[in-house]
Order: sequence, then structure tokens, then C-alpha cells
Amino acid sequence: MKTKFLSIMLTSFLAVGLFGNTVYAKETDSNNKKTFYIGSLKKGDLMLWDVCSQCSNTFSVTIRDDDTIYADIDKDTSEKELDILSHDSAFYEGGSNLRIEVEYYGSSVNLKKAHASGAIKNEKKKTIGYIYTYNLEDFDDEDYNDAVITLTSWKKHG
Ligand SMILES: [Ca+2]
Repeated sequence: MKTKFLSIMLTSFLAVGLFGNTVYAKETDSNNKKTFYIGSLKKGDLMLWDVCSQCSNTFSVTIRDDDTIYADIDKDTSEKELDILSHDSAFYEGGSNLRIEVEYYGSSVNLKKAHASGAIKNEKKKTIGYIYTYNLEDFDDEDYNDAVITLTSWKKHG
């Protein structure tokens, strides 16, 4: 009886611990704010990003790590046509938690995400860089082009 009680207590303790970690990891995200972490890049890699939109909502996109902000992009009009918001580049400075933060102004949206990512390989199957694309849906027409962020990186640059 005592062993069973201890076993239940231990299971409960572990469950609370795991649940607590999960909540902590996502605590900054909400219906109108999403964070996408970018892995695999090394200090000095060249990054190129394209940010575009086809929606009437306004929002911001920030590309940053814990030490450096590479881009702070605003869609501040209700323009609904395809709008290219940024096409730019920077070298990754090597700070922790390289990430893309998207925040819609107005909390009535419930953002949904479609994404793809992977290594870019050359003819010898060697990885020469990475590509990440995040396509967000902010309403119910399921076109997933309301906020589109694509980040490409290269290990070498000539
Ligand atoms: Ca849409």
C-alpha cells in the first residue's frame, strides 16, 4: 500500500514537472503573437529574408537574437494587395535564440501557421545553408499568405 502511494506521488510530481516546462516554453506566445526559433545557423552565416503580406490587418515582424535586432518590419496600413514589406540581408552575429517574432496589432486574430524548413544541399549532398518559411493565416479563408516570412542562410559568402 505504501509503495503504491509513493508511486502515485512520484508520477504526479513528474507530470506536474513536465507540464510546467511546456507552459514555460510557450509563455510569450498568444493568439496574436508567435515566435519561431531558427536553429542550425552559426556566427558569420549570411542571412537573406523576404517578408510579404496579403491581408488587411497590421502587424510587426522582428528578426533577432538575444543581443542583436536584424530587422524590425511593420505592416502599418490596411493595404490588402500583395505587399512586399522587406527584402534585406545581414550576417548572423551569433547571439542566442535566433528567432522571428510576429505580433499582430489587435488581439482578435487567432494565428495559424504553415511552415517548411530544411538544409540546402549542393550536388555532393553537402549542406551549404538553410531555408525556413513561415506562412500565417489570420482569418478563415485558409490562403496562408497573410504574413509570409522566408529566411535563407548561407555558410559561405563570396
Ligand atoms: Ca487569409
